[in-house]
Amino acid sequence: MSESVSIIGLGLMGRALAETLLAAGHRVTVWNRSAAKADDLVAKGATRAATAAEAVEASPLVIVCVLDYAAVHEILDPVPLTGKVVLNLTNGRPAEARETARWVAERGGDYVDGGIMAVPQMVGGPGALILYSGSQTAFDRYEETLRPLARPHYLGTDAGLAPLYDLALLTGMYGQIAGALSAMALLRSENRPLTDFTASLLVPWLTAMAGLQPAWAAAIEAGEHATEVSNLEVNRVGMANLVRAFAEQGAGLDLLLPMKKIIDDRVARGHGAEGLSGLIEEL
Ligand code: FVH
Repeated sequence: MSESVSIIGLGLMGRALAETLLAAGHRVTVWNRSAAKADDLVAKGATRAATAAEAVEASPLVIVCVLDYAAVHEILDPVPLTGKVVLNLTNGRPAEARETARWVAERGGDYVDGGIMAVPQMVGGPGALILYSGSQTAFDRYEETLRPLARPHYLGTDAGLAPLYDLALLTGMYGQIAGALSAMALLRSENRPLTDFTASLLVPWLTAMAGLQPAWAAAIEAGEHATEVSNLEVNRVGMANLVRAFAEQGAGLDLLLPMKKIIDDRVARGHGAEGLSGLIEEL
């Protein structure tokens, strides 16, 4: 069913959202602070709103995707929201989402927060995921409209949950980036080729090791960190070896040292027989 959707914010992500909804056959109204960013979307069939208020007026579903929540408030503050569903896909914190949900509700609107787990080029493709939380009525009403953007994953009525899970997933990503860059720094210390190493060895290794993580999560939930693989004492010795090798090779240690510290601290507190899941007690 063709729906009327307004999109506020036409940066890289907002434009990808607008293009995908247009391609899915929806009637899309767009507004951006710098108006020229709407030109190509208008050429593809979008309607240009002259003001943010006009964009909100045009559709029952208003998607906002701008730099930060301060910009969201700046844009929507002067605009009536009664009867509107505001879907905020701007990256933010749980506290900001909860405050924004209250603020929209006070002004007569319904609020859904979202976390986009994709880069703009992935929007509309098979790997894209959007986390949603907030008004269940609003999510249920627009789930199918939003499905062309990305696989939807609704987390519950607490608007803060989407950013909480978004930040958790980004945290996992940054840890993986830290590990991958450190691995490449070690190989680069001997001018070894990196592309083939990464594709044929590193990614399969990380993928295999990622398979252990659900068991760690279960151990953490159970508060039981016994292990049948290398315990923390073995990891402590292995990490000391790794850090020494980095120093000898002249490769940067900065991303590794915090991990070494928490392993050392946990073992020093008498938990050397535990598995890696026990490190969470140090965080
Ligand atoms: N791009 C990505 O890969 C990530 C993927 C995950 C989700 N993020 C978040 O999406 C939000 C928007 O990101 P973006 O990539 O579209 O960012 P930009 O291309 O830099 O566009 C920023 C838009 O925000 C508008 N804007 C900024 N400040 C204001 C303001 N005070 N008033 C009105 N609009 C404002 C800006 O307008 P303009 O500069 O073109 O006039 C752009 O439309 C973001 O939360 C990511 O973390 C993207």
